[in-house]
Amino acid sequence: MKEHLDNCRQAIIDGDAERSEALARLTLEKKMDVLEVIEKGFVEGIREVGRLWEEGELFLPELVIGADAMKKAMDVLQPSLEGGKGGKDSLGHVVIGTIEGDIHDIGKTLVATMLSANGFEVTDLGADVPVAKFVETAADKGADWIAVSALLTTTMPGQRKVIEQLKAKSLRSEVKVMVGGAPCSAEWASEIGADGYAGDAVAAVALAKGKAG
Ligand code: B1M
Repeated sequence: MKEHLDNCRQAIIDGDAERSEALARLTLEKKMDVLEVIEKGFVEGIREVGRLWEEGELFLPELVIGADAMKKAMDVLQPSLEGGKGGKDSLGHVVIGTIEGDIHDIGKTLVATMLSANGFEVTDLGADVPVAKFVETAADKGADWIAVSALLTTTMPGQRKVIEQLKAKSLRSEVKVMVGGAPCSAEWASEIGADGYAGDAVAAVALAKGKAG
């Protein structure tokens, strides 16, 4: 397993989409733990790409190529996580998206998949989602949770705006708000008055379950 995780990580660092896709297929063929391979293999790789880019060792096109290799692997693996979808007996409805100005969607999509696989009905608004869209959709669907992802320090304030707009529309008591994404933290969630912060997809499911009932 360790060797497989290392290979997955390295394929992303090398920006080798053909290899990352093949390794994702091998993960399914060998019936390995898909979530473990994602989190400890592929995600480690893309975070390393981000670190190397920040240090000036990689350039933007290489960041884009790494992200493409990551997406290819996720396209293969994500369907296998979509076990028991929500529905009539769902644990609740979650409206999720990445906040406006922010196109990072790999982590948000993984969280959406895991929520769905664990019995929540999920409306995924995608990335670069305007504040008003979160609020309107949650009101239309009678959602239990709004989950707002932000990967950029410059877009994090949008998470606060979602809460402010819920208050302005007297909807704050109707829907809970969770925040997530690399620069977010429990402190940030509490500062902006969110109902919780989740550091990864498993934590997001636990948080939604804990507050859903
Ligand atoms: Co960008 N980028 N990027 N990027 N990118 C970061 C975020 C950065 C930290 C890289 C760095 O400097 N080391 C940096 C932000 C710095 C800052 O804000 N201080 C950065 C930057 C600067 C940029 C651009 C501005 C670069 C430029 O153009 N000059 C630009 C932004 C464009 C925009 O959005 N307007 C940009 C673009 C891109 C790509 C397009 C190349 C690509 C994104 C592709 C895509 O998503 N479709 C990309 C990538 C891949 C990254 C890094 C390397 C990896 C992000 C990722 O996919 N991680 C990232 C570095 C990093 O995060 N360390 C970086 C894997 C993913 C599974 O993890 O998203 O953290 P993550 O999600 C986790 C948890 O956070 C959590 O669960 C997930 C699963 O465990 N989670 C939630 C996430 N959302 C959640 C929501 C929840 C709950 C949990 O409920 C609400």
